[in-house]
Amino acid sequence: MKQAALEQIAQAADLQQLQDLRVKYLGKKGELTELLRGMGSLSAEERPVVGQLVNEVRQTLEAAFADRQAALEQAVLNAKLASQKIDVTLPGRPMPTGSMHPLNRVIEQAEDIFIGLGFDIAEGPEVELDYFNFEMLNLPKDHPARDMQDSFYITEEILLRTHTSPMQARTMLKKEGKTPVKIICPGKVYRRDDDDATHSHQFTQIEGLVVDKGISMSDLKGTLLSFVRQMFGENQQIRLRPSFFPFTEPSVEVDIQCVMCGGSGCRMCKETGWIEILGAGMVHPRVLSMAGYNPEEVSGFAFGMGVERIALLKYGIEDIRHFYTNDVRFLRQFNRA
Ligand code: FA5
Repeated sequence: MKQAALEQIAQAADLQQLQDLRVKYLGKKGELTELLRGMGSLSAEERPVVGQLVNEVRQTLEAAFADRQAALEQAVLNAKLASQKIDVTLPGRPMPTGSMHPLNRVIEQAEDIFIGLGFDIAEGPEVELDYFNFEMLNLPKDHPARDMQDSFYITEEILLRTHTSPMQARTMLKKEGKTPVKIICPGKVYRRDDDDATHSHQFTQIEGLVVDKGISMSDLKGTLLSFVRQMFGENQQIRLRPSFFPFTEPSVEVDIQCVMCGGSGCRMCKETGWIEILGAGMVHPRVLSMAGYNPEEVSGFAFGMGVERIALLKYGIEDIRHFYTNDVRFLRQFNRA
């Protein structure tokens, strides 16, 4: 049997035939296994002799199976290598790669600048409670200033946030009265505005909040000036104009010199030489106390900038809608910007 098996193994033409032979000889109902089973009928002297013999045969066959298997596998590999030729001299096929969206580029750059100024980055929900979006910002129900931000309501108490300012209250509550608070929060916001060249119903803001002992308006101005100069160039000037937000007092709107005309006046800046990029102010004492801070002991400033507005200026784009229509010809320009 051993001789017959060895011959058949050596002649097995492929891996399947070899497997069939393995079952035939070494399988549960294989010939060798049958021999072992039959040992019960042997005498006590014969048993160890036959047992040893069977084991030797098994080892020989197993080794022969392993050798033949290796040889057959090698043959399969050789055949593959012979039939599939790779021409390494052919020119490579370029893989089209995406590019970072200009808005994300601006957000990343702004994050880097503010991290350099010692800020942490916070993130908050886009589906927000009316409580955080308005009430905790000194905008009780029926307050007329709510009309400044026409909102998408989901239920009476839940809406799509109209600005990133709810993160002021959320951050202060999380800090439980501890100072300093120094965060920025980039994210999407939603308003029922009609879309045009400078307005979108969904846009992006970066909120900033600093709360500590002795924070003043000059800290706000210094921080914004440093940001604007790193973002737009060392010669940039900023201009603070009095404004109104219920959650800051005093409130300002901040303009930068028009990047198109350098301040001499053009269509982009409506001949004024200045362009508004954000709203800001000193955190209102009521906002501080509602969020667990004593306005007698600490003060703070906050700002909220429109990321699209900054990207429009930085890259000289004339229509905000380019950011959302995903025309690859537009997006491709920012590959190395
Ligand atoms: C606010 O949203 C305030 N939360 C900003 C703020 C934060 C003030 C902290 C004080 C303290 P405002 O509605 O002005 O303010 O929006 C801020 C900026 O978002 C604007 O300067 C503008 O750049 C941008 N923005 C506003 N509406 C739109 C819109 N529909 N599309 C694109 N950008 C917009």
